[in-house]
Amino acid sequence: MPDIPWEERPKGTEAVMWRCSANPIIPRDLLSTSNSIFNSAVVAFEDKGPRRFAGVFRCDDTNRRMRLHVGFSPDGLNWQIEENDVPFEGADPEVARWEYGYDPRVTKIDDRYWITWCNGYHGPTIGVAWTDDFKTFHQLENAFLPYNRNGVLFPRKINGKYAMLSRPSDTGHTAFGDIFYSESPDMEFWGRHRHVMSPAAFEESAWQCMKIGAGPVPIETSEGWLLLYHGVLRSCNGYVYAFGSALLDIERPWQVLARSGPYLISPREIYELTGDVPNVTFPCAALHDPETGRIAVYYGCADTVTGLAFGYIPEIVEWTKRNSIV
Ligand code: BMA
Repeated sequence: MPDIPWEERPKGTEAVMWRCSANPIIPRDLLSTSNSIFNSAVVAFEDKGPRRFAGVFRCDDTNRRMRLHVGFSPDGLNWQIEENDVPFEGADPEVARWEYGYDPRVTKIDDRYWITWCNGYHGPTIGVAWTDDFKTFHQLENAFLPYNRNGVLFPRKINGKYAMLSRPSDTGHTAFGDIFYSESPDMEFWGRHRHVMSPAAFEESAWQCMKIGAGPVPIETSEGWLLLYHGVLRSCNGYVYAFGSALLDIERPWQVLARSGPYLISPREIYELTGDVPNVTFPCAALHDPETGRIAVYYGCADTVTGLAFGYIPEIVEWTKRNSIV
C-alpha cells in the first residue's frame, strides 16, 4: 500500500510521530448537517480511483445527535462523505432500534470489512456489522452487555477465534476504565474475557492515569501487536486525551510486552486544544504500508475535526520498548 497519505518528519524535530501540515484534514462542516466530524475510521478499499480509501465517520449533526456516515477518498486526505446515515440492515428489530452510534472502527478480516462502534442500547455498548462494498451493511447482535466502549477487532483470528479489545464503562463521562480482551467463534457470542491493561500510576505516566481505551486496529509486527491507545488525565481544567503505544503478545494478546510511558501525541495544536470538547486527541484508525513501515494515524481533534499524524512503525516499536513502563 505505497500510496497512503504521507509527509516526512519535519526538519528540526526528533518526535517519533508528527502531524500532517494540512491538519485538520476534515473540517467540521463537510456535510450540510454536520456539527463536527471526528473519531472516525478509514481503510484501504479499491485499487485506485475515487474509492481508493473508504471509511465510516462519526458525524454529529446540528441536532447534536451522534451518527455514522460512509465516506470515500482517492488519496486519504480529501473525503466525500455521504449525507445519509450508514444504512444498517438485517439485525433483530430489538437491536436495530437506533439510539446513537459513535467512535467507529473498521477492520478488514479476509474479504469483509467489519464495523464496530459505540452503539446506544440502554447505554453504550459495542455494535457489530460488516460490509464488502460500503453500500450494504449487515448488522449483527451487540457484542457485549452495556456499558462498554472502544470495541476494536484484531485483523485476523487468533487461535482460531475472532478477537476484540473493549473497555467496560458506565453511562456517563466515565472516570475509570481498563482494556479487556474477548474472543468469539462467530462474531456473535463473545467470551473468555481477559484483562489487558489498567490506567498507569500517576507518578509513572500521568497522561494515561485515569482511563485508557484501544484506538486503531492493532498491527502485527515481529515484536508483537502494535496497539495505539488513548489515555486520559484529569487536569484542573477537565479531561485531557492523549495517545501512546503498547506491544501485545501475538498469540496471547492480553499479555502486555511493552507500554510507552511518554505519549506519542497529546493536545498541542489549536485545533486539538479548542473545539466542542477541548484537549482531545483520539485515534480510531491507521493506514500503514508494510514495505516502508510508514503509518498514517487518523485521530479526532477536540471532538470537532479530524487530523492525521505520521510515523514509522519500526521506530514506534523501538521507542515503545525503550520507554516502556512494564
Ligand atoms: C469519550 C468519547 C469520545 C470523546 C471523548 C472526549 O468518552 O465520548 O468520543 O472523544 O469522550 O469527549
